[in-house]
Amino acid sequence: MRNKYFILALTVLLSCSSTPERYYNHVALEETDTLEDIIWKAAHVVPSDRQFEWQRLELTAFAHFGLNTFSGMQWGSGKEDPALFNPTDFDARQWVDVLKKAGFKSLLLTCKHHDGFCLWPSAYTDYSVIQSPWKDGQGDVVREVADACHEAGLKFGIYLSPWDRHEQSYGTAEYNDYFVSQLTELLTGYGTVDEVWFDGACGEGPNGKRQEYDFDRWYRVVRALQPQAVIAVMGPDVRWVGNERGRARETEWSVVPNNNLDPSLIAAESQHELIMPPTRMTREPDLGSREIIRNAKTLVWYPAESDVSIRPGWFYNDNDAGQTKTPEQLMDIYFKSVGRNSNLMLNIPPNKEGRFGDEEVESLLGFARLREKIFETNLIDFSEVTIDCLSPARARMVCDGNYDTGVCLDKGQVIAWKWQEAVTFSIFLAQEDIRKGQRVESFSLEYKTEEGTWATAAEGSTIGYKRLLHFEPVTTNEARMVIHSSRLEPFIAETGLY
Ligand code: FUL
Repeated sequence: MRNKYFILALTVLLSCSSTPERYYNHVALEETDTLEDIIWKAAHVVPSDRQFEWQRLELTAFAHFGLNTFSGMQWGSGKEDPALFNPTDFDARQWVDVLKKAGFKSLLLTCKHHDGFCLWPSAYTDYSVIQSPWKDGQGDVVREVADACHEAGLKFGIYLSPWDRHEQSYGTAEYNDYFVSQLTELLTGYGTVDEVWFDGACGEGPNGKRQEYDFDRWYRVVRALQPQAVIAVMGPDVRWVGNERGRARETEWSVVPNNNLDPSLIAAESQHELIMPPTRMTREPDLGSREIIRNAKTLVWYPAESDVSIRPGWFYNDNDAGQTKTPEQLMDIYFKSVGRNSNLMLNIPPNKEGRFGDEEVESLLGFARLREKIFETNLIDFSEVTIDCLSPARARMVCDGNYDTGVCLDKGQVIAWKWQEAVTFSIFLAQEDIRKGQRVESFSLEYKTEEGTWATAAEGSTIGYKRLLHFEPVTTNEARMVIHSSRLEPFIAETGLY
């Protein structure tokens, strides 16, 4: 008997330790690659350090604030009087304080939206806070928000709209210089910036012309000035999930093809960084299944960010009163974004006072209380955990509350839990250690019925950084996680039952 365990343990050890440690952020596929080769390559694509740091934030906030807050518009024309901007009780610390209490880790501010109005005193235009009665034109919203974030240990991000409906040079090559100058102001004057958000909108400017955006140049500016910042949406590090409802796909792959990326640029097995142009494939239902990647030229790590507003509009509007999403609605969004291998970027539009309104504050704090209540007790903590051939201490690593310790499972190996007294749960949490790639393609949670047979409580496809399955409550003494398909041995970091 002992011998059998020894041999099994050795097999597991060898199969996992023989997994070559050859990981990359992007990889080229060869014409001669078989599907097996492609799967193997896909399983070795991992996040860059900045992507990994970003993924761990889970909850990020967006604040749309500017002239639209006062005009009631969602897209300003660029002709609104800058004197309209006049918050009566602006308080960035209140925003940050509420966000901290609600468990958010980062805040991204619309420093300039499509109307071109700047929330900081840019040296390159006077269409900014300089012309506002707020603080007699001496104020700087970006400064106050950045400082409040940094003081409170919240990450800070910037939204600088490429589309500018005010700036006269828009539609000419000069505009790209103007844009770089503004980007440089924001990236050099306000301390650490952790996320730069480029929107895709590209409409006409004041002279009726559209702009050809020089993304390549902008990316280089960001990398040179704030190398740790992720560049999101129209950028190489983080992709838009494809809708503005905060909903990720049930099957959400972070490893996707980027057919815009020239494979010849990728030196075989190189670790060096490439900055790819944006792909426009973010709306499709399937981005990374075997069917999709088998026809790819290159594969990249490109994780999803799900954005949505807590109110109907991105900017504050009096008419939206009473329509703030409830804690329950936010919880549903949480399950469908963070619980589906995506970060949630929740927009909370500050009101005309320059504060988060009571409705929003109440809802955000209610959302935090709901999460605390649901995830307060991991029932797995009270179970006996077994993984065949592993010591109890090793097996515990998949549920020790520490993402940095996990277990590489062998093919067919299950994680099993036993309780002395029956427990009831309706949520299953699973996390892969994405520094080892995204591997799991399908899994299920099973439980022992009163008759002593195994039944399925819930099934899932991808896991990635985090997967949450919500199902009808189950009462049992035994449960197990079975992985049915994986691109490489599954590397599970955490599990939970609630
Ligand atoms: C969109 C913009 O056009 C909206 O106004 C908003 O800023 C949203 C987050 O991105 O593309």
